[in-house]
Amino acid sequence: MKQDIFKSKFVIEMKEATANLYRLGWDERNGGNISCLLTTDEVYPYLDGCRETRVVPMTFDASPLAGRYFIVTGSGKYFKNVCQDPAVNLGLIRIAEDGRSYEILWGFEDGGVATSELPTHLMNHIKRLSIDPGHRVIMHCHATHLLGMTFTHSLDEINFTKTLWEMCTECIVVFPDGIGIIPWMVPGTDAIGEATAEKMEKVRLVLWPHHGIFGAGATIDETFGLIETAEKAAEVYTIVCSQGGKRQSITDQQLQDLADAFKVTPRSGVLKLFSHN
Ligand code: 2HA
Ligand code: ZN
Repeated sequence: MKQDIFKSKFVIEMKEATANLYRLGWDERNGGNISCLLTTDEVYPYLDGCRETRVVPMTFDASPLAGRYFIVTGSGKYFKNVCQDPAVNLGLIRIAEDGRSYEILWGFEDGGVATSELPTHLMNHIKRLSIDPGHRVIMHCHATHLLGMTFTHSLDEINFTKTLWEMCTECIVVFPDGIGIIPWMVPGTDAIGEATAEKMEKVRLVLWPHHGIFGAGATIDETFGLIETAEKAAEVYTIVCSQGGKRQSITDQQLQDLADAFKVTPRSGVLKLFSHN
């Protein structure tokens, strides 16, 4: 028998994540978007025979995701409003067999469609799944201090990564691969999706200068935590700068010691270590 989709884990998690992101001020108006890959087992109890409702064409080839299900935020929808009306602001979609369209199975009840950043989301899902079979979530938001740093800090990935790692002891453990940065590009296009997915080959965080951040992970919680950790480091950086700049910091050797203790491999080229022999 069909179960109540409003009580599904995936709708509840999307409501919680969008509410938290809004509360933190990272998703003003229609800013931000989330997509989470779901298994047939997760979706099936909530759909009456999986009948399609509407078909929406796509301009790129998502055939590696043919038949896969996603819960996704809607184009032009406000994170602020997801909790009060999930059936309008969220949608459950399935990628068509030829990868050239998606079917809306539930949600977007006012005639809406999936996020304008769907190309980037799907291209990133394809890329991350090819590297990490446990991958499930892509999350985009306008994290305030990270966005601010794209105006004041060098946009060199190595320098940016090093600054974030230095700002909180946890950072190198949470994102040892560091951060990817693409050039400024027009959002919502296939081109920005391709550029972001290229970075996602090596990292789970990609910064869009003067716009926001994309994160990838195995769960909504984990992906949120990844973005939150980088954003906290950016906030500390902002405070450090406003207090007059660094007088001391975590050394490269200490960062390497952290990586060793937590058994992670830091991105090469960031730490400058001197050998003792
Ligand atoms: O969904 O954040 O990048 C609105 C955006 C576009
Ligand atoms: Zn955005």
